[in-house]
Amino acid sequence: MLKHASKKKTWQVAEPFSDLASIINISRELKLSLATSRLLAGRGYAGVDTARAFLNKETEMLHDPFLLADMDKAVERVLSAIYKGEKIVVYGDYDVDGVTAVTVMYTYLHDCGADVKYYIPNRIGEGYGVNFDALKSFAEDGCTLVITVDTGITAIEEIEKAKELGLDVVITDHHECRAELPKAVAVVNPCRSDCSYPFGELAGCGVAFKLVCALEMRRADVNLYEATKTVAPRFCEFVAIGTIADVMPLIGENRIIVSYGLKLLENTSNIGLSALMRASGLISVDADGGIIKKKITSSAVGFTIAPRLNAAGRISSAELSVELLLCRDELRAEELSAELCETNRRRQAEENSIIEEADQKIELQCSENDRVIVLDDDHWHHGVIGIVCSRLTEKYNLPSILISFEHNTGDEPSEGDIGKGSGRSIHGLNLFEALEACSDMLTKYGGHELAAGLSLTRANLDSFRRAVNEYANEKLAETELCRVIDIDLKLYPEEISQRLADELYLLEPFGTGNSQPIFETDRLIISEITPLSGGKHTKLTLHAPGLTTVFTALLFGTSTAEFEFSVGDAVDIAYNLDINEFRGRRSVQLLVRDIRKASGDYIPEREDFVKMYLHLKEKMPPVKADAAELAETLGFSRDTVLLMLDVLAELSIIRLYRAEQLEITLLPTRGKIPLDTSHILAAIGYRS
Ligand SMILES: [Mn+2]
Repeated sequence: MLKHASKKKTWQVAEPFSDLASIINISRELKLSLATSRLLAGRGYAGVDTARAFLNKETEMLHDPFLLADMDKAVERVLSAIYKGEKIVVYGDYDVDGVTAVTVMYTYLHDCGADVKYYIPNRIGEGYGVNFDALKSFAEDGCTLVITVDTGITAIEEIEKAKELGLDVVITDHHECRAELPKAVAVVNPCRSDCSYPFGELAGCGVAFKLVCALEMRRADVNLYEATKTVAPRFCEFVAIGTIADVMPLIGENRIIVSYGLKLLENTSNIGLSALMRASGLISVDADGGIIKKKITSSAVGFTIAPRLNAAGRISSAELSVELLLCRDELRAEELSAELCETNRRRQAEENSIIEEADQKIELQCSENDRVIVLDDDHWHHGVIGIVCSRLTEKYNLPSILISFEHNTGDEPSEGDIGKGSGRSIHGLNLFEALEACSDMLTKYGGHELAAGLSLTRANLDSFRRAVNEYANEKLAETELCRVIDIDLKLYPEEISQRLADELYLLEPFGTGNSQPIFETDRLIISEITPLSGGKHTKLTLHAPGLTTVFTALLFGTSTAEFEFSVGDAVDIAYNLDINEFRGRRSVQLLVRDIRKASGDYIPEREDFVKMYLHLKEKMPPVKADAAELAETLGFSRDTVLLMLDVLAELSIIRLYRAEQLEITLLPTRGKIPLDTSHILAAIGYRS
């Protein structure tokens, strides 16, 4: 049996950015708080210019598409096909990235007056990638140019044979390249090792969009700026959806495209998208007939729009989704949206039943030492197993690969049956490389670092399971098997402010590669615990030692009954900052990601407090001190100094202001310091 990953998370605080001068510079030049400046610097935007470029999401900052290798050849071939009236086919993939890429490329060519069709292989009959039968049927139909989007980079043989049929192929893709590239007219892929394009993380639809930009520059004979002005408003909402759905990092060009695309999406004029947003509840109507629109964030796209567009390709046909995005008729768009929502519900039901079966198989088949979960079944719907992998990987915190042998023709299972698999991984194990290492047991494989697809014969299943586990055993360190919560920044309670919460909006859109910042604040004391929604969620009122302000913190999904702390407990929290708007009043609130008892590496003793007290007394009146300096003078760690000061503030022995410099004022005291009344010391295990 597999060990269940423990729910306890390791808190990993990012190494603080040490160059204070740069942080102050960003803060001054861009008029941002020190905390936000520190956050930007910590995420790699340490110079004023790079930080400004990150915050500025204008489409003028998109790169020249001709920096992509082979772009000139691709543009020349496609333009000549348009001018000569050749028959063109856009060949895509059945996931959301593929569907949006097809929509972008097809729409552009169609609006240019090209003779164009699109084609998406069927996941169940044909499977992933460019297949020769499809190419042959295009040739028979008189087609002379195929443009692949989000696919094609491994179709070496297929493209070789296509040439013999008189078919030219232009490949645009973003999947990892093998050592050998297909001999196509042009291979446009930012992952090519000989491609010097400045941004390597475009989605398939992003690469298609770059080709569209390049075509527009040449066709209309305009510069990049002019071309972008025409094509970005037409296509960025599709590219945003595909980029988010394909879990590409929201940095660089993706950040610009997604941020602009989400804005377009909020007021979309696309009939299909607007119908889908109504059908899925993103747009609704209130009792008075007023239209309520939910904020369109990357999570709204990732969790609401994308699964519905994806469901068609998973269990019926992806062409439904393309048809929706290209739809010009309101009624038809409503029909299609309803169908996609229904298909998505079927997908969810299918997903839940496979998860149940997979859990049982894990119980029976996996051993405690397994580093990769590899499961197979003869009936699993292979359009759904990828999502199940994501959920298993999340649950067990291990890479997982699910293989389905459905649709084999024989009555009895045979060794020659081909199974199709899907896999998801965790940081620390590059799945594409893992498959590459086992490639002699695989019929087909491809993908990325964290997600991949494969197929293999039943005869090879056991040896593959062993091999991929051996590989993972070598690559995955023990530490990578713990759940980790990545904390951006430790904040003093004094730094938690509405200004900071407001500034964080500048860092949006959040998503992969640009996560919503997580902060840590230590030693807050619980003064109130309130059940929300009948106890399903929990609200805390917290105060910091020595401060009169209180903070509201929300624990969604933690029932008040199972909440393990009590009023008076001192806790450390990891949280996102958020603004709550209620009856026109705005206030800052903390969305708790994890909570733990306040702790210390060292439990100070009474004499330590006496030593500190005497030092502070000597320095009277009010001391401005640096925590690190104080630590050195007194011979404690910096953390211990901060902890002791919090205790003294909690007991009203000092007044404390925590900032870059600490400000400490001794308050009049009577007699012995009552250390045993400190909530903080109680939490860390102090005994008098
Ligand atoms: Mn893709």
